[in-house]
Amino acid sequence: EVMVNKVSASKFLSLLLRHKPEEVGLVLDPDGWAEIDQIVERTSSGKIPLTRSLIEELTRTSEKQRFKISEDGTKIRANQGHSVKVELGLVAAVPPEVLYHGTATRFLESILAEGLKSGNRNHVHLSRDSETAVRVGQRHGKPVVLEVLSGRMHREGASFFLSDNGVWLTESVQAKFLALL
Ligand code: HQG
Repeated sequence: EVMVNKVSASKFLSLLLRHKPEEVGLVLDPDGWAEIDQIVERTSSGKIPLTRSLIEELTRTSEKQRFKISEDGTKIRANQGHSVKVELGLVAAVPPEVLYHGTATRFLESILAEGLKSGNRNHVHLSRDSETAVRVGQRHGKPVVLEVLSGRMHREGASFFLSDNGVWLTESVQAKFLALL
């Protein structure tokens, strides 16, 4: 049996479900779901074989609840973070007055000049609390947290969505709605 590192396996599953299903010839349906059997089959001879039990374990133990398995147990999708076009059925919601965005200090100048852009992803990702935002920022380098005036943005017409795993999403954030924490 191949020993698989759980973090690498989770990242590989995220890659397939969010960014590059074609890497193993996987097909996502328009709602972002993939057949678990197909993932198992297509990864079985690769570096990181994703077995059904491993996929179920990664889904169960993901502290950020990155994945969701369908009720009948046949399909899986990522709750958010996609760069491929998917229809997640996100429902617009009224955001709290303030949300947070964690980033790296080296991006600050550009962000304060042009606002937050979604880049490769479909949305800008915002956190409910600054602690979570610090962790998100740490992935990129020395972390810094920005306050987002989400209440004002919403009143001025911006849409916000809350993903199944509690991440707030919006299309972009203009610089005038940002403040350094
Ligand atoms: C930055 C993780 C320069 C932005 C997290 C971020 C999240 C700009 C980076 C999810 C910019 C994009 C997403 C501008 C934005 N100029 N830099 N105008 N606008 N940026 O990874 O938000 O662990 O695509 O600040 O928890 O870091 O993968 O986005 O630093 O929910 O499940 O461009 O990924 O979840 O980086 O993270 P990312 P993110 P997972």
